[in-house]
Amino acid sequence: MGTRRDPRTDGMVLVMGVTGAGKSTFINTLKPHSVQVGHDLESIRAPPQAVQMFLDEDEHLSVTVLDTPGFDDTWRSDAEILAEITEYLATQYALRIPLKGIIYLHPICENRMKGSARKYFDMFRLLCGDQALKNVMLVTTRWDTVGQAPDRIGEALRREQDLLDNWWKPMLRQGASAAQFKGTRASAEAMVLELVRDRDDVVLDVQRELVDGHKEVGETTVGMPFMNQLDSDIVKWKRVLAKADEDLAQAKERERELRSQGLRGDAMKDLEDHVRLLKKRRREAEKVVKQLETTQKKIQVKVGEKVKLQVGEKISSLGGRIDPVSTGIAVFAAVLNITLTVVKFVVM
Ligand SMILES: Nc1nc2c(ncn2[C@@H]2O[C@H](COP(=O)(O)OP(=O)(O)OP(=O)(O)O)[C@@H](O)[C@H]2O)c(=O)[nH]1
Ligand SMILES: [Mg+2]
Repeated sequence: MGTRRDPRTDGMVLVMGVTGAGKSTFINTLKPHSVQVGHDLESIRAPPQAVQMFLDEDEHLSVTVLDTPGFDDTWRSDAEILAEITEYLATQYALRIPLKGIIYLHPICENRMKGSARKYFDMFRLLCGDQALKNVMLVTTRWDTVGQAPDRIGEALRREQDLLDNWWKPMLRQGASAAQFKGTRASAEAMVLELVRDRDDVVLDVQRELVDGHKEVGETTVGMPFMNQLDSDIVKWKRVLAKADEDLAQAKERERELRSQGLRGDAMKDLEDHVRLLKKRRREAEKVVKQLETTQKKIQVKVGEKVKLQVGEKISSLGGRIDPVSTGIAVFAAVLNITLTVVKFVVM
């Protein structure tokens, strides 16, 4: 084992926000070309990435900045993405890597809090709980796209004010801070360093619920609304399926009647078209029910137990040795299949 290191001086910072908020771009500025950046609003399915930055010459102090998936609509359900985010959090907590803070990114060009942005924001609030808000930085991004025209600058500032006065206000009141990301390395570094230097470590409620409380993701405060939504969607689609079965049975009965009467022609053709349509509707409903049940299974996992097992196996494969600074982060990345980029620079 190398020199003994003080684990309190190291830690992790999470970068969160909806798809297209600029999370990968933010991390990119810390280590150019380390993170694949998506295009427009379609999320890119790159493996998750983290950047570990050593802050001193002796490489005793480090902070690891972790990219997280947004709600993307295109590939995976929101519940699956939540399951992935909670897995990161449970692993970090199980490995006792101190969580220094969360940088929440919001694109200033985004007009309103709607659709998946709204859902993501609601999830984010539940994920943080109340007592972790001092460790949360609410950051607007994409200021460079605003341009120089006074009306566009005015519009962006108005949007920022709307966030500060409305959406973000309750969080700001409870200790969260707000900032603008200028798109530069210095701007990203300053935010990360402020969290490392000026904040106590924090444990999120969901981490206690998962790791200490042995809950399934769907049983946690943040997971419950997703579980309830899935439950009601499954009920709804099973009704559609049952109705399609009922209609199909009736149509087939009618078909038999017509045949027994020896009827052919338009009436029979219409009925056959109708049966085809009902079969299609039935197949679609069946597919949706299967998808919803598959998603539900993913949040019916005791993520805390799962990661404790994985972490245990990884650590014993290393001969039981674990240094919270270097090995901790390496185990974190290995267990979660995260690409870890190490950057060495001296800022402290
Ligand atoms: N001009 C400009 N473009 C940006 C900025 N941030 C992000 N973009 C662009 O917006 C798109 C999405 O940015 P990403 O950084 O991939 O967004 P993300 O938050 O990682 O999105 P997901 O990984 O899908 O959750 C990319 O085409 C970026 O080039 C910015 O500050 N300025
Ligand atoms: Mg990304």
